[in-house]
Amino acid sequence: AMAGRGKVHYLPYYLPCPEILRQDVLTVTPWLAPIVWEGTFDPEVLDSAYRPLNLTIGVTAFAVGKYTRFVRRFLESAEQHFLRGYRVNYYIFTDSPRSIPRARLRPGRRLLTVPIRKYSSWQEISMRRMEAINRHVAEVSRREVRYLFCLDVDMVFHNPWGPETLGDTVAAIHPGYFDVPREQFPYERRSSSAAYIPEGEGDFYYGGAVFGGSVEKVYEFTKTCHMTILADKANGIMAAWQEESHLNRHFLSHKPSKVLSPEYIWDDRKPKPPEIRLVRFSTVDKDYKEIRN
Ligand code: 5GW
Ligand code: MN
Repeated sequence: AMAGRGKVHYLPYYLPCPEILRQDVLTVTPWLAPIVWEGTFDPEVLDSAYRPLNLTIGVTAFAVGKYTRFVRRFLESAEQHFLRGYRVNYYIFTDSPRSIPRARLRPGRRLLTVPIRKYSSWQEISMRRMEAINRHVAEVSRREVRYLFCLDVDMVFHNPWGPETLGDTVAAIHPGYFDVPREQFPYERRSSSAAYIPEGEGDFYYGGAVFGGSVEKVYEFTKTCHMTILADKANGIMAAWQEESHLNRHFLSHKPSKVLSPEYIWDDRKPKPPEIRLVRFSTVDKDYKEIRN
């Protein structure tokens, strides 16, 4: 063992390590992707594997109209908890670059604003995210980051979000649907939509507020989702949950290589069941009526 490095990890092949044992939740998908829950990984081991790679990780967040008010808490909490010790580029997409606070960031971390136009309806703002992310990857972030997370801005980090989240294609289980049968998942059910998922199909219901992966994969699936959204638009149809519906359709045929538990996309308005041991990232309670007018 290296002097001063603390714990040594001897994993006898015949015994599961107690630190990576969870028997109360599903920890691997049927296609053998890990489902990341607190207690299923060792942060020290992951850090010693990932730190030497000197990765830069990107984050996209949209702050259009009144949503600029969420940026400060989002960034301040991310500086406390999001990939601490790693290089991070925050890309804040906004119609109002001047209202983005110049947060104090740790070394190796940068805040970049990406000017976008303000779309008139919230559905349009929501649907245009895929397009804007895809274009930004092609033009900028592809050269700047290795992994990219696309996050809602009306959320706050409460606990560490580390390299356990990194993977080719990463989706998060929606906090409202991790413990309900799939017949109740709010997938798009009209066969005329490109986001259609028939009854009896589907793996998980993934949230649109958290997704990511390698920057190349994010390029690919944001392209597909943008295209399927446009196809629906041309047919005069809008999927039940806009881009979240399209994301769910895409991840049905292109399985995520890593799935994040709802600990990574929690909603504090929900009572916290015992399976949720550590809320890492969760929704800010907002006044829906006020903010959406
Ligand atoms: C405004 C009205 C209705 C729905 C969305 C918006 C909106 C969303 C907006 O005016 N400005 C904006 O920047 N957004 C971005 O889209 C934010 O990053 C926001 O976190 C994300 C998703 O919209 P949310 O958070 O209102 O959707 P829910 O389903 O998380 O409540
Ligand atoms: Mn949100």
